[in-house]
Amino acid sequence: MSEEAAPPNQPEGYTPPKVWKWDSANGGRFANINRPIAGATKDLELPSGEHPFQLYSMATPNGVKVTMMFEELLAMGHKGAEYDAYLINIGSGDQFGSGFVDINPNSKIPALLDRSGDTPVRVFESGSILLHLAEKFDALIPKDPAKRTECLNWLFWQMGSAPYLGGGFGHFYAYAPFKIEYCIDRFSMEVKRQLDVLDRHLADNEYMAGDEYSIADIAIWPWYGALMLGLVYDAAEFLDTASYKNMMRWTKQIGEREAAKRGKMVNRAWGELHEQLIERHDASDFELRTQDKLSG
Ligand SMILES: N[C@@H](CCC(=O)N[C@@H](CS)C(=O)NCC(=O)O)C(=O)O
Repeated sequence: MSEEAAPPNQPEGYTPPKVWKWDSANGGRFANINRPIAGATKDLELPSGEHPFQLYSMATPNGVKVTMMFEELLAMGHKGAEYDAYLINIGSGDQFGSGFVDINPNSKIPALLDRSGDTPVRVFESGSILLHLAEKFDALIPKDPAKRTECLNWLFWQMGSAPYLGGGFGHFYAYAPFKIEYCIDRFSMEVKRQLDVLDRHLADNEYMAGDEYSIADIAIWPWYGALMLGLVYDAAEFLDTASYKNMMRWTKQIGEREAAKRGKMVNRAWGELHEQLIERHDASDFELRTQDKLSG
């Protein structure tokens, strides 16, 4: 294609202006919700239920981390971990409502209000939420100091690495309005490197922190496990995820956990009906979905 014929925003025809300006219709899949400014755009109170924990989220990988965590805690018998989970539909801009922004000034799911103490505490960033709950219930985080540090190494690894997977690879491979080889190559290389990091570690370790299932696994599985199975970006073949044998073993092993199955359903508003639990207030909510499945 000659340079003259290239559309203005194609890489070969684009020269950045002196000062960047917001083009709200840039053609990307999330152009209608992405903005270069923070803060609330509308008054919108959040609903609240009776449990100590109020979760405002959606069943994206970042959201699933937290619902998996709650379901694990409840499965372990921590009755104080009961929670109400409300859907924040990020496609409709619910994350810019005033009530949500009060809990998370960064306008991203998941966000949690912990009312279990004397004063409600807001918790945002999925890694912070996992650590908050692990410390509160003294669960899913190793007690041995060296193992605890290893668990936190991988928890923070996830927080730093997943943006290259989601915002980098996923965006340019699946969502950008046109395919840019340079971007897809750059982020495919990085994501494959990350998969190799995980695969090598899991060759010698059952779980991320060693022999104990922990918040490190809960943080990593919703993103990297889903990638392995082609559930995010439909990229399993493109990235040859089947070749990461230890990662595949770990992905399937965690997927068998009841809490992982439940966590994936909470605040999910798409897919098969029996996979969706738009709001969660009680363990019996899942049973209704099982009945839906049985009755087809
Ligand atoms: N680092 C954050 C990332 C959260 C995040 O990116 N959430 C996405 C959904 S997966 C979101 O709310 N996007 C809405 C938006 O960007 O407006 C975390 O781990 O909690």
